[in-house]
Order: sequence, then C-alpha cells, then structure tokens
Amino acid sequence: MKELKGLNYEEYFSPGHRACAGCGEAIVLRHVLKAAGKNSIVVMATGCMEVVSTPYPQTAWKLPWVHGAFENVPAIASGIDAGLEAAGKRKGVNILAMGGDGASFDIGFGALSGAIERGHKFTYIATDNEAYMNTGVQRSGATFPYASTTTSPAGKKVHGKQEPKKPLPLIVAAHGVSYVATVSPSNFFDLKGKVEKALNANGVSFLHAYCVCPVGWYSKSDSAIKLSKLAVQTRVFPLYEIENGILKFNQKVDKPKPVRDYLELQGRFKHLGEEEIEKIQRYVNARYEFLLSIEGKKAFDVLY
Ligand SMILES: Cc1ncc(C[n+]2csc(CCOP(=O)(O)OP(=O)(O)O)c2C)c(N)n1
Ligand SMILES: [Mg+2]
Repeated sequence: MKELKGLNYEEYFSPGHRACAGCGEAIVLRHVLKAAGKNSIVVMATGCMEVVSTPYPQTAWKLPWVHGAFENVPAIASGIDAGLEAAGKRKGVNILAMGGDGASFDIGFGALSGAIERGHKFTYIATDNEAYMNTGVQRSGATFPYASTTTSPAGKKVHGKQEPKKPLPLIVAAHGVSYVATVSPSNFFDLKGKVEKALNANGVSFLHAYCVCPVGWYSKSDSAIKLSKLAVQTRVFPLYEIENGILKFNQKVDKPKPVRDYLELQGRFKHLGEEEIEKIQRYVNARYEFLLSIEGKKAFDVLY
C-alpha cells in the first residue's frame, strides 16, 4: 500500500462530495477510512454526512455503504456482524457504524447500548458537531452549554443551551467495553492509531470525534483545524483513550489556554457575558479534573 508518512494514499471517501467548506465531519470520515482500509463496511445514520455523500445516483463512498435510520444503525451493524459470522466470512472485515451527535448521543443511543450488551463486534464512530445540523442546527444532548441553536436560541433572558454536554464516551465505557477513545481531525496520527486499536478490540469499540461545523457554529470556514487544536489546548475536548477500563491522556494539557480564546471564534457564543464565560471555564475545569481523578486507574469494569 502506498503511504505518505504512515498515512494511506487511498481515498475511500472521495473528494467532490457536497460537504460545506471546513466541515470537520468530512475530514474525520476521510481519515477514519484511510486508517480502516478497504476491507470495511460502513453503516451510516441519517445526517449531514449521509446527505452530502449520497445524492442519488451518485456516491462518494468507495466501500460497501449501508444507509441506516437515526435509531437503528447499531442494530444494522449487529446484523452485519451476525450475518458475516454465520456465513463464515467475518474474519478480516471491519464494520464501521457511524452517526452524528443527534444519532449517537440521543436517538440511536438505545440501539448502541443494546448492541454493546449483546456482545457484537464493530466500531462505532460518533461524529459530534454539537447539534442536529442537517435539519437546521437544533440542540442535542451533545450541544455545548450556552451555545445558541435554533431550539436553544440566545434571547434576553435565556442565553443559549442551559444543560451540560452528555458524557457519552464515559457512558459507553461504563457498559464494560474494552476500547473507547476521543479523536480530533487536528491530530491525524493519534486518530489513525485509535482507529486501528478500535478495530482490533473485542466487542463494540467507540470513538468520539470532535467535528467543527462552520455553518452551525458561525465560525470561519478555514478555521476547522485551528478550532480543533484550540479545543484540545483549552481542555474543551481532551484527547484520551480508555483501554481495558483504564483512562490514559494522549495529550496532557498542563497549561490550558483560556476557554474564552475558543469561544470568541464562534458566533454561537457571541451573546455571552463575563459571568457566563467564567461558568463555562469552571465547567471545563471540572470535567477535566474528573478525568484526571480516574486517570491510570481501573475505573471501568471490562465485560466484553
Ligand atoms: C427519527 C427521525 N427524526 C428526525 C429525522 C430528521 N433528521 C434527519 S437528519 C437530522 C439531523 C442529524 O443530526 P446529527 O445526528 O447530529 O448529524 P449532523 O446532521 O449534525 O451531521 C434530523 C433531525 C429523521 N430522519 N429521523
Ligand atoms: Mg450533529
């Protein structure tokens, strides 16, 4: 296989798809597939990535690709796993199930939880752009606190989404799976290594991918990688993996940049005053402190 600095030359998610300029989800998918390689089957939930990549009769996918509804992608992946197993063809095939944050954190979460509990083997990738973008930026369980969306609009009294972000990687880890990790398009090699580990893990493995959405975040379309880096450097999106129940940081942030630097590049936070920015800083600190408190310990039982 032709490789540049360890990155696969082949494109399985072809250029020419209709994603917006600077779409973090498209960058993540491209690199996930480069890492997974050609012996892969993709199951994808409805959402931006599906809509931009499969306008009939065209497709951007150079791999077997199956459409799923919002709520049943992990169930379809389970069926592919069981079917290949029954046919004696499971070995050497990667099954990649994918969905946005709406599909993964909210609507398809029950199916994901069920597939994990039944002990199926596939890798689930949650591409998190922090809202239901495809239908016009509605808030999800993954939307960052105080972000303005069309269903959590910033008004005079209520300043955007009032609830915290659902800690999905930790919830998945608590099921007892052997591999969970966070990935960012700004850290390609980290992402590549994690895809490879996830595909080799037992049971369902889970990757939580940070994905900038310039349209929904009101950020500049050339700032996807800059924002992805800032998210790590401010501790907004820590890079870690939970392998066999033990959390390890992949990029420890000892001297974090202020969260303000991250917020001010995005119009979805432009309504915030000093007090709210302080609150967000405390929220980010507290989430990071919690991860530090379980680092290196057998924090999760491994059942699969
Ligand atoms: C059960 C169900 N509810 C609502 C819809 C409409 N719908 C299609 S895509 C979408 C948004 C997807 O959001 P997300 O999963 O975060 O992916 P994104 O578009 O942000 O990539 C919605 C609400 C649907 N297809 N099925
Ligand atoms: Mg989304």
